[in-house]
Formats: sequence, C-alpha cells, structure tokens
Amino acid sequence: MLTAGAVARRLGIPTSTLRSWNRRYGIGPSDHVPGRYRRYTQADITVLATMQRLIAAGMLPSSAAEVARGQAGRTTNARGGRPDAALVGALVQAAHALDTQTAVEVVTRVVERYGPRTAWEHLCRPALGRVEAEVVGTGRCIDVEHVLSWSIQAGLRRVRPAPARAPGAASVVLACAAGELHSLPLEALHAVLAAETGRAVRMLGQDVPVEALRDALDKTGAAAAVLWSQVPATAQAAALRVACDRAATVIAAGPGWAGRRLPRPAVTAASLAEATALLQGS
Ligand code: B12
Repeated sequence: MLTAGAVARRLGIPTSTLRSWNRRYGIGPSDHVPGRYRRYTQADITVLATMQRLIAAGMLPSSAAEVARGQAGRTTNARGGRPDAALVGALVQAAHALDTQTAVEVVTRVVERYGPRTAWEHLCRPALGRVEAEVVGTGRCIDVEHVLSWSIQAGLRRVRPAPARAPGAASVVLACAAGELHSLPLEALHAVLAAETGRAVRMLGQDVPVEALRDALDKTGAAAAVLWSQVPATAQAAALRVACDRAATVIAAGPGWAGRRLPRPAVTAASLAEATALLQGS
C-alpha cells in the first residue's frame, strides 16, 4: 500500500492531479477510509498508470477514466446503457495514432461493460463510419482503417462466452464468401452468439472457398449458416446453394447480396439484431 506522495513520485504526476482524478472521475484508492491517509494498492496504481497513458495518447480524461475503471472491473454492468460518445472519438484517435494497444483496450472495455451487441452498434460502427468517410474523402487513411479493423476484431474476440449448450446442440457456421475480406460484421455476430447463447459457433472467417464451406457444413451438420458478402463481386450464388443444400437456416448477410434472387431457404438479414433473431429459432 503506497501513500499518495509515493504514487505521485512513481508515476511522475503531481498529488493535486491524483486528488482531482479521484474527485472528478472516481479514480483513486479503492478502499480509502475517510479521515485516514489515502493508501493505494497495486491495482489502484495500475488503473492510474492506464489513465495516465490514455491521456498521454490524447484521450479525454473522462473517456480515459471510463476505460481505466473498466480495466479494474470497477464498473457496474451497464447492460442497456450506451458507451459515452466520446469513446468513439477516443477509438478513432487511437487508430489515427496507429496505437493498437489503446484501440484494443477501448473496444475490450466497452465489450466488457456493455456487451458485444452495444459495442458493435454504438462504438465500432460509428468509428468505422468516421474512418471510412476520411478514406473516401482523402484517398488516404487505409493504414488507420486496418488498425481500427484489427483492434475491433481483437476486442470482440475477448468476449466472455456464456456457458456452453449441451454437446450436440445445433451449431452455426459463419463464413465470408470467397474473395471477401470484410469480416467484422461476422466477428460481431460471433461475439454476440458466444456471449448470449453459449451456442457452438464455427467461425471460418475471411475469404472461404465454396469447397471449404461445403466441407465445414458436412463435417459439422450445422443447422444454420451465415454467408457474408460486402460487395456484389463476392456474392456467389454457388456458395449459397451449397449452404441451402445442407443447412435448414441460411442467411445471406451483407450488402453484396442486395437485389439478388436467393435460393430457398436463404433469407437476408439487414442488421446484427435481425441476424441473431433469425438464428434464435434454428
Ligand atoms: C473495414 C473495411 C475494410 C477492411 C476490412 C477488415 C475486416 N477484417 O473486415 C479492409 C481494410 C481490409 C477493407 C478492404 C477493402 N475494402 Co473495405 N471497407 C471497410 C468498411 C469501412 C467497414 C466494413 C464493415 O465492417 N461494415 C459493416 C458496418 C460497419 O457497416 P454499416 O454500413 O454500418 O452496416 C450496415 C450493414 O452492413 C448492416 N450491418 C451492420 N453490422 C451488421 C452485422 C450483421 C451480422 C448483419 C447481418 C448486418 C450488419 O447494417 C448497417 C446498415 O445497413 C467499409 C465501409 C462500410 N461502411 O461498410 C469499406 C468498404 C466496404 N470497402 C470497400 C472497398 C472498395 C474495399 C477494397 C476493394 C479496397 C481496396 N482497394 O483494397 C478492399 C477489398 C477487400 C476484399 N477483397 O474484400 C468499399 C466497397 C464499395 C462497394 N463496391 O460496395 C467500402 C464501402 C468503402 C467505400 N466507401 O468505398 N475494407
């Protein structure tokens, strides 16, 4: 247990800052008894160090505090709440700085606190939208888009899975169509199914050849398949037919399938919520 003075020296920040962080953001000694000297535990110091690093990375103190608190698990489970909009800015800023560590931390904390569904809709999609606008507007920032994409993927994969369903329960296969590298919506779907259903999810990821999709469906006997196509060029009917011949529920997901005639029983899903609802019955 360290005194405020010792912590201030170790982190190189004035004790007045320690006091104001505690007063304004609740970032301080976790089990302080009023009237007694403040004593900081190692965990308290780790939270302070995160706060310090995130602010140095350009994050607003309020956002840095929300992430740092999340790290220490000192947050109420805010299911139903939404992440502070400033966190979208913090994530985009970290991506612009190519600061993968901070970007992953922001996504991970928001997934932990609000769940993957809310994290996808209210942090990841807005952040991707902002960076996409810059890519379209400047023809640059592809590096930023890659860091952001990787960090979102890494954060969504840290979801805490629900207890597994009984072995043999119907599984679902998630795959991007052949040639398709846009996989983040499937990462979000994977995280939601893992966190909310405990279902066996077979994630094949990016660019899955039709033959590999066929083998995966044959091997698993999966009851459902979700095939993602972002652009029309990758929306191959052959892949859907392979899925429709094998799975009872087939979702043609993504804007690539827009306006396409789909083989039965394939259906489209326009959002994460719609896809999870369609899979509930399968
Ligand atoms: C991230 C990204 C990348 C990343 C992908 C990383 C990864 N692991 O996924 C990287 C950098 C690799 C990439 C590469 C390319 N990309 Co790109 N990319 C994007 C970006 C910004 C986000 C994609 C995404 O995740 N969208 C999902 C969410 C964030 O989008 P949204 O609009 O909010 O979602 C809507 C629906 O998808 C749906 N939805 C949202 N979430 C979910 C979840 C589920 C389960 C369901 C069912 C529905 C659903 O609801 C929303 C409202 O309708 C999009 C722009 C965009 N907004 O989609 C461009 C975009 C798709 N890319 C584009 C292009 C052109 C490319 C490249 C060809 C660029 C190049 N020259 O290299 C390559 C192609 C690679 C390939 N072969 O696939 C274009 C496609 C244009 C077109 N023809 O439609 C876009 C639209 C950008 C642009 N404006 O030009 N890309």
